[in-house]
Amino acid sequence: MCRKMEDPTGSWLCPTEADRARMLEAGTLVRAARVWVSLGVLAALLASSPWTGPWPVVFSVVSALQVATLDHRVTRSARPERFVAMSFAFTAISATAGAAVTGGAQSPLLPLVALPATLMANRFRRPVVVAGLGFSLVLMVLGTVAVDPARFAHDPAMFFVSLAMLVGVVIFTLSLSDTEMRLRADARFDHLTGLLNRAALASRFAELRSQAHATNGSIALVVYDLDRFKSVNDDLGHDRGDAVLRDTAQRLREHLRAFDLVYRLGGEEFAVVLPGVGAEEALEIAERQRAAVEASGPGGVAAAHGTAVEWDTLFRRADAALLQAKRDGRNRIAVARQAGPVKLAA
Ligand code: GH3
Ligand code: MG
Ligand code: MG
Repeated sequence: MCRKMEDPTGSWLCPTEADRARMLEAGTLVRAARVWVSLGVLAALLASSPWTGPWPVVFSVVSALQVATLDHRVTRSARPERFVAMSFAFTAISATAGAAVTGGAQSPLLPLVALPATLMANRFRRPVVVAGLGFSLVLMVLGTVAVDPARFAHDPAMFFVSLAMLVGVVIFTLSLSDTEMRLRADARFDHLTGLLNRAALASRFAELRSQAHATNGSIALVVYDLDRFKSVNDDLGHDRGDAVLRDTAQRLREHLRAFDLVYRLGGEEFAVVLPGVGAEEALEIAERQRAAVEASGPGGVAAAHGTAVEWDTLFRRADAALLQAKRDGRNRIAVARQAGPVKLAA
């Protein structure tokens, strides 16, 4: 899902700032479980040391190294997904190495090989998950068949049972990953109009806000509310009302640059975010859009730049201008100046 088209600024692993926040949140939520599982695995390894020799100690040192290097950097990096992916790969390699030296195909550690790829399922997109599973498969073949071919020849059944289990994990993991991606997309889109929704606006605005603060750039926000929309529903029916909303979305999309975005805030209210645009230019764009929307509604325009770019202030000013436009007789645009909304000629 998370296609590049939706958000050209997103990286390949983690499409948006919101996905990144979810990934970190998921990591925090499972941290306690992870500590207990690690302690359990460690205890089992140490208990098996009479048979396995010094490897549990090596395994523990390697795990501690992983926590101190990669895991430690996850919460501090601007691109935490890279360290999460590296940490998964690291776990896959150390689990395979552990399986190879503790019995190959017969090792009790073998199922751990698939664990990192499964964990990736609720973080990354399908191609990343497929790559992770392919990586696990290669490691598993190398760690069992290639490392100790004599043992494999002696009892190949165990290897094929493990392989069948891995295939089961692959199917389950991919369906988990697809569901997760669908849920993410659903959370960002308005299905009636095909526009991005308010939740998507929040994450996009957070990115634009950081950019504007850093570069002293400007952002303009236009909010629209269709005039007397309720009467369209009441007089012509809900289906006709839906068609008007879809048509309005289409008209708002026209007359915009490729990187301007239109959102449905809810009901018959829409927002247009114009990065790098000041109040005057935003007003021209809003007037063009208003003219394009038949039986158009009034709109309110607000713009800010640099550290003044804050969603609450910008939206409050644009919304106040919108109310002013309604009070002034509808079918017009009003612009919010620093001192408050200013009425403009219709
Ligand atoms: P005003 O000119 O003052 O803005 O009045 P209005 O009728 O446009 O606004 P009001 O807030 O009174 O009514 C908005 C209506 O939008 C009420 C609600 O039934 C309708 N609505 C909200 N969401 C949808 C939707 O998804 N489809 C349809 N058809 N109608 C919707
Ligand atoms: Mg309304
Ligand atoms: Mg309305």
